[in-house]
Amino acid sequence: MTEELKKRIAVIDAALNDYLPVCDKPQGIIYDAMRYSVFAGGKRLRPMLMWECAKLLGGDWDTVRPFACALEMIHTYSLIHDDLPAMDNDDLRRGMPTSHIKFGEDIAILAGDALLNKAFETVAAADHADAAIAIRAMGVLSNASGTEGMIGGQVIDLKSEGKEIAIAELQHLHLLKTGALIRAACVIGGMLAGADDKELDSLDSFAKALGVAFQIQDDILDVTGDEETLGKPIGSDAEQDKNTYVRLCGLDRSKQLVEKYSKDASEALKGFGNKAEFLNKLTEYLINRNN
Ligand code: GRG
Repeated sequence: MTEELKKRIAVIDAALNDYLPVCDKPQGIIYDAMRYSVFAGGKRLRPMLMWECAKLLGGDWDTVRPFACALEMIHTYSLIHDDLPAMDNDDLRRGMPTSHIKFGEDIAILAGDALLNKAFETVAAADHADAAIAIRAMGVLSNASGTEGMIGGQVIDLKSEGKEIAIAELQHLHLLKTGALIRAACVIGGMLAGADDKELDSLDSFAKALGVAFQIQDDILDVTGDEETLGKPIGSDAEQDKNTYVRLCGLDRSKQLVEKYSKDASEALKGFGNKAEFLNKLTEYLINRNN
């Protein structure tokens, strides 16, 4: 699995490199900052999911290339902004100094903004096999990134710091903050490859369950992981008085929940038969990950 993932990451990185060239114009530093965070590492989970969901329906990398890279740009922008002093105030991300530590707060804010814009410029400039489907997919992408998706989740998260919330509220928060982009990855992958509504529903159910399992594992790693492997500080959730699964349910129950949701994820793919093998292996890999 690891070798296969490395191969796929190389393909994704090559495309990102094409969409984000180095620039020697007076504003070149903004390109440097965008590239710095995008190429700081990262598992490329979201592009990988989009690619594989398209494959399930007979598509390939070219079917999703601009959308997959756009999604990774949006994800990276969210990490840059999340690390800012006004939000989580983190110094380390993907094992490297965060954008504001490296470039200063002003450029970090702009690098996030620029990646968000570049994402939509990338999909708008691409050739699409079916323009109507591409516009629908752009709608899914912008909705997932915005106030009804990731940004909405981030706002609820910020506003619930220091208060103890119920598990249902925590789940809702993560469904938006982490889940929205993961769901968009899977649904857009299927959509671009011509999935019907029933197939899109299955991909969405898979992504929803995977997103929860992924988030709970993220909370567990904040307690049990080590800083070097994880590439970011350990214990920052507790330090910032964040609501996490580990805090609300304890470590053992959190581990059981990861198992439960990963089974739900696999169950949602039953209708695809053997073709879902890679997605099932990817789920397994993600819930056992240490970074
Ligand atoms: C600032 C608009 C705005 C949103 C921030 C996604 C997010 C919202 C903040 C990131 C903080 C965080 C820990 C979110 C949980 C989701 C998560 C585990 C993100 C990290 O994603 P990975 O593990 O990161 O895919 P890599 O580096 O591998 O790409």
